[in-house]
Amino acid sequence: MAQFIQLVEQRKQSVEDELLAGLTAPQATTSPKYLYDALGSKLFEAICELPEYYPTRTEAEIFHKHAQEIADACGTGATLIDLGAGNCAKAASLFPYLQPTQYVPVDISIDFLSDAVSRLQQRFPAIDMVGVGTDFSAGLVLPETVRSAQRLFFYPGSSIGNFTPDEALIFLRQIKAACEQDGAKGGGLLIGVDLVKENTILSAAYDDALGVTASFNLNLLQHLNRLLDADFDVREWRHRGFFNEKLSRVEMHLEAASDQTVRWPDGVRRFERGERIHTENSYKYSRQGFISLLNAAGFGNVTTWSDPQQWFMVCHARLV
Ligand code: AVI
Repeated sequence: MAQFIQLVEQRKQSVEDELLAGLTAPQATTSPKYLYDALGSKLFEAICELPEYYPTRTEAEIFHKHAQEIADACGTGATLIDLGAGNCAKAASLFPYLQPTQYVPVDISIDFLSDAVSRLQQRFPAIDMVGVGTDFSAGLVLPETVRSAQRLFFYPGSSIGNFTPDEALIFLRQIKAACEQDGAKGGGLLIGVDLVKENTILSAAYDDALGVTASFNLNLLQHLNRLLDADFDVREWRHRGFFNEKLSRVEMHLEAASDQTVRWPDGVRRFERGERIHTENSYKYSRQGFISLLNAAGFGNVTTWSDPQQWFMVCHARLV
């Protein structure tokens, strides 16, 4: 039977402190993790189905086309640690190739994982499964039941792009340290990375015709209302999603459509019409730029696979 472990959840007070510090800053910001309440997670699944949002299907095509080569690079029999596993579908499609002996899906909350992992355990009874609920973006801590030998970290979907390059470097170093725990050898990382491309393709992917990404972004305000007991009026805000070429990142913002005051129990914030809350960055890398980041984090022997248009890249990297 699959095992489930929920590590400490962020305390309500620290969530409030973090959010209010961002919202009351001169340039208001919120962490992208607050985009994912129950509805936000469903809206993100819908984004992945959109014709404009190429990353999900392009990455799936790469995994499908190169599954055997990827398994040859990664080796079989690993402990597969799936960061941000969600419904576990991406990792599960690679099980027949990677043949992990232990599977460790990690997501912010056990509730997101339990159904999918229980079903998967029935399909693959020989794989030891340990579901872990933790906010790994705040630090990568794994329970003791996770074997230390031959850890293969799996981080698909280009979620690494939601960190700044400096944060990404710190996070990759944490993955490296987790691979080396107890003097272990043979660990590695299999990661999906979105590549720099034409502005029009990038901007459409984050500002789609149906407005699903707009709903995903605006839903953040409803989530904030619940978390902070605030009174954001969703109808008074507009979604903005565009490629910032200079910083090589897509930015998402929420823009005030009118002058307004937002209130919560101990405070207020006035927003002028046109003022923005910066809600997400999604960094886009060049192939060489990302390999350099992996090298700086202590990974080497990098193998990459891409699609014919070179829109997306899957990398395998080993410890050096
Ligand atoms: C989860 N993450 C990799 C997505 C991205 O593309 O940065 C989140 C997203 N935001 C808007 N659309 C998708």
